[in-house]
Amino acid sequence: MKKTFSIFCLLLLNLTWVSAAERPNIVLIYSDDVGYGDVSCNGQTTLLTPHIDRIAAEGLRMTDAHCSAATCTPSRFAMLTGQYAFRQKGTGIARGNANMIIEAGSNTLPSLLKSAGYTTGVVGKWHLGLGDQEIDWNQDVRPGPGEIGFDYHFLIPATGDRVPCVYLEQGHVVDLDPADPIAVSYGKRIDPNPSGAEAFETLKQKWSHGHNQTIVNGISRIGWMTGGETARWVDEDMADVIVHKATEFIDDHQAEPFFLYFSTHDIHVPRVPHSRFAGKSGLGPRGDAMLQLDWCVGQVMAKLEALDLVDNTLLIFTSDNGPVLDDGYHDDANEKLGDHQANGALRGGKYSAFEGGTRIPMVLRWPEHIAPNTTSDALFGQIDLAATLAKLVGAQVPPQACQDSRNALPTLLGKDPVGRPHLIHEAGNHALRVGKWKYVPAGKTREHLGPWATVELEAPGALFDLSKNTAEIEDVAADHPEQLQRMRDLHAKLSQH
Ligand code: NG6
Ligand code: CA
Repeated sequence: MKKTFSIFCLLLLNLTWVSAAERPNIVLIYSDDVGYGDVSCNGQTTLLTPHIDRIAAEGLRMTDAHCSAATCTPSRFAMLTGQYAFRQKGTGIARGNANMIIEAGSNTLPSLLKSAGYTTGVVGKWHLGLGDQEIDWNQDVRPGPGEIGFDYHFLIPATGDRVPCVYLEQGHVVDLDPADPIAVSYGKRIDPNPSGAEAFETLKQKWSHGHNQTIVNGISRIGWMTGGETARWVDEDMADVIVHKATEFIDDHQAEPFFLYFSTHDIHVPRVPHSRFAGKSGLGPRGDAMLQLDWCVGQVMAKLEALDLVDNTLLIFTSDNGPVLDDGYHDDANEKLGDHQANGALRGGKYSAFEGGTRIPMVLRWPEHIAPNTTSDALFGQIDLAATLAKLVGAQVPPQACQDSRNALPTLLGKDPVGRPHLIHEAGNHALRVGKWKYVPAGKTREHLGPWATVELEAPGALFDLSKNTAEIEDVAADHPEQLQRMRDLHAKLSQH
């Protein structure tokens, strides 16, 4: 009996394994600051995203998928390490000269896939720090992605709005003239040229909050930078540059199983899309950046199709945190919003512990294993991508590795209607989901899509029943004291460092 049971268990386990011969390529398109309502497959009609919608039409659309945090660095840290970011100090939004926050040599999503024979690459936004001492941008910058499992890396080192405004390929600044070395400073001013604060009237896109230091390409940034004139990026060309590198990676590795983490700049600030997209959405630069992002998705799909790889590729599109309108530049995001609901009528957005902070678009396509036009309401956390994708390719996760990550393959294949038993959302304080219940602890959190609208929740915090009230308006804590207590106990247990 015992033996039959273990054979049964083994069979069950193996059902989710794919044989080595048919292991899919994995392309994870990780967008920046894209809200639940920013993609038209989630119901809005104000901004059309046909390429993202195509993934949903030919695959799975998730209605309750979450990034791990309401800002970039902790979300990415959690996704790549399979460990909630709050367990490690210093995992908040990283400066542009921060050191690497993922320990070199640790087990990560890319290193696990690499251990199973995948060629791994990251193209685009990094924002997880680089180096282990003061960074010399004129030398080989490491440790970096190469030390945590990526064979190939072409990076926007931090964000589009932070210096240094240069690309880094395999640890080297692209197009750097050694006679014009780069220096970067956060704090002490090292740039003698007029700053964004001083030359406000000359700026191509004006800052509204912060972002008033070194000017690059007519736009002022966070941080000071000198040198590297020939290496500085042109924001309008950024999507073209990274799409080119992403599709080149696919070309170069078409004959082997590969994992591509394509991490777009869009639709983070500064939103300065190419002239092909500027003015086209009617929603201002934020909407135009969304059109540009959708085009990027289409380009990746077209490449996979051209190489006849599109059916044996697991293609995932998702986002690193919820939406924000004015995130530090005057780019008409509020003024031209019209009826567009970037957060899909959830409460809050980027920086928020409410659902809008972390419930993001997530669509997946893998025709050989995911039925077309499937919708899943299962609770999913990107924290599970590491263990799930490791499982999918047959990689062994060492016992202490990826401690918060669990195999959710049935969820990602649309075969599990329930999903995670619980999930933490990091946003200063950490909210907790258990099924339909949502607990937001006492304290301040962001409420709206503007940067300054916060709300202070009083002790013991708020409890929402999302099945009745997805918008988290009606606090039912007083009506459900036992459920509140269960949530508080679990919250205390799970959010330990
Ligand atoms: C904030 C920036 C914001 C954005 C964010 C990081 C200001 C006033 N705001 O501090 O513009 O850069 O950090 O965004 O400087 S994230 O998506 O990378 O987390
Ligand atoms: Ca982000």
